[in-house]
Amino acid sequence: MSSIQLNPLKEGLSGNLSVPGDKSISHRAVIFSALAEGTSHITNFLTGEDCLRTVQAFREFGVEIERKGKEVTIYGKGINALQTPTQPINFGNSGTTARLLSGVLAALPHFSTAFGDASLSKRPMDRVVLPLREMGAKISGREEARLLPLAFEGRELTGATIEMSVKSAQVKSALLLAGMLAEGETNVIEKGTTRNHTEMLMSEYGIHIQKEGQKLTIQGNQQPKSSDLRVPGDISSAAFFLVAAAITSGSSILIEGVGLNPTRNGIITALEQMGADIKTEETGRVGHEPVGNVSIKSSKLNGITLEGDLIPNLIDEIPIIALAATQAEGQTVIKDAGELKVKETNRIDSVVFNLRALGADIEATEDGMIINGPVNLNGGTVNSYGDHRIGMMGAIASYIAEGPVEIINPKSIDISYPEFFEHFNEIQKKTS
Ligand code: SPQ
Repeated sequence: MSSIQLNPLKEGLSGNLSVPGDKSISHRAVIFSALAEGTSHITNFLTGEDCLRTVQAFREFGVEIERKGKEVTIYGKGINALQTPTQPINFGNSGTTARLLSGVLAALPHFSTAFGDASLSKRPMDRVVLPLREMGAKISGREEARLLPLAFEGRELTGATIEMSVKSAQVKSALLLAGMLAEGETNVIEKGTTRNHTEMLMSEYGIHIQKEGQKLTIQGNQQPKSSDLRVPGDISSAAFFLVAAAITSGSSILIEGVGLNPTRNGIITALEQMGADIKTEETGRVGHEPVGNVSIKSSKLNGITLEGDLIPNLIDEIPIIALAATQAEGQTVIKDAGELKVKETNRIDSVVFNLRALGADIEATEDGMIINGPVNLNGGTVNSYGDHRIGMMGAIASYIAEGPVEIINPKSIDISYPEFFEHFNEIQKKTS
């Protein structure tokens, strides 16, 4: 397995960065464009491996999709023009592709099968399969369809009222997509607020959806219309460099054009609570999504408690927040984050194991972790275990470690941030 050795920084970080397009929005833009009638153009598309899995999945359904770098043109011919795939669909490492497309594949009148890589094959699929069955879906698979591979005997589903048992944007989105294609009305009742990009994009693609408190209502038999869309920068990618600047003394950076959707910007709240010198300026909207610039300078940080409703808002940022907590004065407690156990790795274990290997005072709990700081981190080895966010956490740790940090399997970072190492070096060079 490949590895890369990263040396500690001598000076702080400086410069401006534009992070790549948002992963969640890129997936969803492809889904709606591929189901739409008419040609859609997507710019600033995330070219990470996960989003390319969603593109390939729709090519298997006969949709013509052209991609030139970050520009994607999708020649949608409508739901009725889709063709039955002739081979199994490969979801790769992408949980978002697997969960969201389950809602689509179950509701289209085609037979299809799908599988994933070793990591995705361990992640629970029953969270989408069981509620989709309440709508009449016929899905079979390994361990009673708890795990991939799955087979979909696609058919017209019937709208239903579904109370969600997990706080998950992927499950919500699968049900809304199935509801959009089903006969009748579907109500999805969320357990707590999760990222709302699916709902935002539905409005963008001409789909009617209503929200009342935690209840989302969608009428069936809706055909999306084509749209032209620019994807905002991914706040989950920006988070790595925001924390890097906060913890590396002498740093000052600006991240431009990043998505500031309030259901996604918990990292900014967390850094503010930790006492970071961070400023956010909303500059406008792309489609329905707010975007802006975030500037941050290094400063002393303090420990905090993260729990409850804030957790879904920063779930993917917990690995990098844990690194920030190793540099904060006092204790940081992360609770209510049991969902971390079913990500690309068990992110409670992979964060604790790797940060402890660098000398951090960190322990795992049933639903999160406890970190005491500040601690000077040593050099050492960080194993990404094929999880992009763990690889990036390790790379950012190398900025402040007292010796070189070796990252095992850094290639996994391409899943969500193909330009990561370019940006990682770029903001150092500008210091000289
Ligand atoms: O797509 P995947 O592999 O599930 O990606 C992750 C990530 O770290 O990039 C999680 F591992 O993000 C999920 C996120 O955790 C993306 C997502 C979405 O686009 O809807 C929602 C979250 O998952 P969930 O299960 O809480 O809905």
